[in-house]
Amino acid sequence: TDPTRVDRARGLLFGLALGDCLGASFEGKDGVTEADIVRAEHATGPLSHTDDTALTLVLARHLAHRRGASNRGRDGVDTDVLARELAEAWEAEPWRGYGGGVTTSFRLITEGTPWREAIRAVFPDGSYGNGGAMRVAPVALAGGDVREVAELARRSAEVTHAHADALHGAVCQAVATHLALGLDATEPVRVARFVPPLRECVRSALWHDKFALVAELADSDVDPGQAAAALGNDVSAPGSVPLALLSFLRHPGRPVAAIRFAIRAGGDTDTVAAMAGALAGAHSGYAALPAHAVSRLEASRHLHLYAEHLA
Ligand code: R7I
Ligand code: MG
Ligand code: MG
Ligand code: MG
Repeated sequence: TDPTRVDRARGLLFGLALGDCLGASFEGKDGVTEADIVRAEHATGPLSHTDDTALTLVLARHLAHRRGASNRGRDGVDTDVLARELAEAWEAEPWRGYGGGVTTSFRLITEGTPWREAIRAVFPDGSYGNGGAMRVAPVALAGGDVREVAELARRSAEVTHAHADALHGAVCQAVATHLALGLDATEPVRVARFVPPLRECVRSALWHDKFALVAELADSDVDPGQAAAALGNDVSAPGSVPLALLSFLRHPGRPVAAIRFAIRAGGDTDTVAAMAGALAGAHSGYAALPAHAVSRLEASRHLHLYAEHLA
């Protein structure tokens, strides 16, 4: 049967955290096998997350506090407040694996530099890293339609990432997650449900080429290594968001398989698996995630809380 809205909200957040936690221990490693990942899933003890989950929780809390009739649409993200909240999360736990650019931006913000200035201190054209996309999935629950989700995604990402490709990446991940939430989980997933709205929201030749490749590879038997070679698996937004979408589309209804595919593709494994996990969890719901691994997630209590608030 089709999962309920709250199951899907839980699936989105827990799928993201699971991908981040499992992916983190394989970052930058090649030749990772299915058995290596299965062992990590079945181990005991807490599963610790990285910056991807830490900042997703900040954005989820931000959105949850701004829900209500008078706080919809553009008001769903208060950029000045969000910039400070993200910087405070970094300051509290700077060891979570943050990128070099955002680390400097966050330090400047905590020292009082306005965020619009702080985010160009290291990269004058703005960072094209995937940090805006990795944390964006909760906006898929807050926006009522594709247009609103795209706008919330842009506003949530721009407080750290000014480069157009980072913003495109956040919009792509958020809109794809919103579409996954709206699909019947008992029906086959069609790539044609994703590509036209993504092309509409992300107006860029580079990204349109990536979407065409994703569409082609979704219906192929490409392995994770070939997928990474075709789409990229690095910390840039265009080099990671399309691979996450493909990981999901290749394994509809099987969130663990989507996460394993993302990890086996190598490179920025925590982030690609987190984004794939958010998509797959939003589509299949919490009950489709592996119970043992999910029970070990460090942030479990907050993930439940925000899923219920945002559902
Ligand atoms: O985007 P960001 O938050 O990084 C996210 C990644 C994820 O994999 C997390 O799991 C975590 O490990 O980090 O952080 P940024 O520092 O803004 O960008 C990440 C990296 O992208 C930078 O450290 C640079 O290596 C690269 N990068 C750039 N390099 C050259 N010129 C981003 N923008 C530029 C650029 O304009
Ligand atoms: Mg990380
Ligand atoms: Mg990293
Ligand atoms: Mg990463």
